[in-house]
Amino acid sequence: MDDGSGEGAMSTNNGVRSAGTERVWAALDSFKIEVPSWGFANTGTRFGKFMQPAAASTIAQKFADAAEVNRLTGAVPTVALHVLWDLPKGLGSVDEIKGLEAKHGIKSGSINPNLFQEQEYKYGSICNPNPEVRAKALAHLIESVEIGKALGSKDVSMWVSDGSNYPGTQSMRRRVEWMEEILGKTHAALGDEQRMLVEYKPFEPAFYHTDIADWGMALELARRAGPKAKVLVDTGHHYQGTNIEQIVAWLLHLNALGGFHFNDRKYADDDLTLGSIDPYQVFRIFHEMLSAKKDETAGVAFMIDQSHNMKGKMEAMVQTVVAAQEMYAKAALVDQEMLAGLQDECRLVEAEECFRSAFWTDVRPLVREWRTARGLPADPLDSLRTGRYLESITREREAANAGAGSSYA
Ligand code: LRH
Ligand code: MN
Ligand code: MN
Repeated sequence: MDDGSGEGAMSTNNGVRSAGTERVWAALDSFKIEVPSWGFANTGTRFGKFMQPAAASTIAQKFADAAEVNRLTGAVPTVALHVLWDLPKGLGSVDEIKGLEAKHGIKSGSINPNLFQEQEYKYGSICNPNPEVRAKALAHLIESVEIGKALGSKDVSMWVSDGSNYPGTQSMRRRVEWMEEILGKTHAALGDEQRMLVEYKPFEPAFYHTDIADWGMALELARRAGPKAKVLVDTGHHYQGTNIEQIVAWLLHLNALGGFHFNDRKYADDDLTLGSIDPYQVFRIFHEMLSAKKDETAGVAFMIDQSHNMKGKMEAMVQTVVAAQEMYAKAALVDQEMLAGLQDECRLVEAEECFRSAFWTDVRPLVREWRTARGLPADPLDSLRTGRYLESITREREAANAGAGSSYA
């Protein structure tokens, strides 16, 4: 048993691996995280965007970038797709995506319908008072489900951006009813292996109310929609100070956690790279996952949802996956048995030190060893910088990326 001092991170003792090392290796072997196609594209803020010469503009380029991140880290078997951005012909784009899957050896991950970009959605999509707009949104959701089926992808990730900006301008209650009806119909269209993930967000783009503002609303909507609906926790979609790991613990307890959108933030939904502001929070969330029962965490999807405006796209994504692996390794170092004993006896400082010492342990040498043993580059970021990929995509794409970018176009 580890003593909680961080000794558990020591790789071998006379050739015998410590229990902590065993746990870290097992955790790293099982750790998979999905990257978002949009994390490789030129995105910005509502004020504008700074174009990067190597950014991806086509779905073929996004697949190639995601595959390179997977080659460097061994942890990225899938890429999330946003229907309007990546499958502009809807179901008609599926063959092209299948070709890219075969070419690059990675699969399509979650399918993200887009209910926020089209002109009709000014006053909402599935909560719009106009039944014709709701019908259009439902048709898009059903097509997204069909796309998922055709690609053999498991999750349809629903972010409903609907809401209102001023008190009294919309009936929050009637909008709930409209939303429930459409989520129920979308659920009914799901195939046997498919799930629907309901994402919540308390602000932006609406600033008075959003129709799915928190995990309670998302949970109830998912429950009413049906058994294949679960809650999606985007770490940036909370008020400051929210105890996200407690929400995770509750959702796990209720067998209602579908997955995560990981990112970091200082103020709002900043979509900064994971662990850049508060790595301890990532550790605490991973601890909840690793200390839960196996059946509670089965199928929970780890996904990245970031927008890299200043950092190089490829660098930011590799850095994120590496950071995620390191935080997961740290969380795996926690000696659960010892911690539970200390908690039961209310030995507060010892329990906290047992927990914290795992966080403070430098796992990088151990993760490096694991990478080498698995035939992966020991330092993925360094391999990215010294390899040819970045140079070649910069050369290929720079002409297309030249020029100033206005906001979200
Ligand atoms: C909304 C969100 C949602 C979208 C993505 C681009 O803030 O988190 O998941 O699909 O950003
Ligand atoms: Mn998200
Ligand atoms: Mn977001």
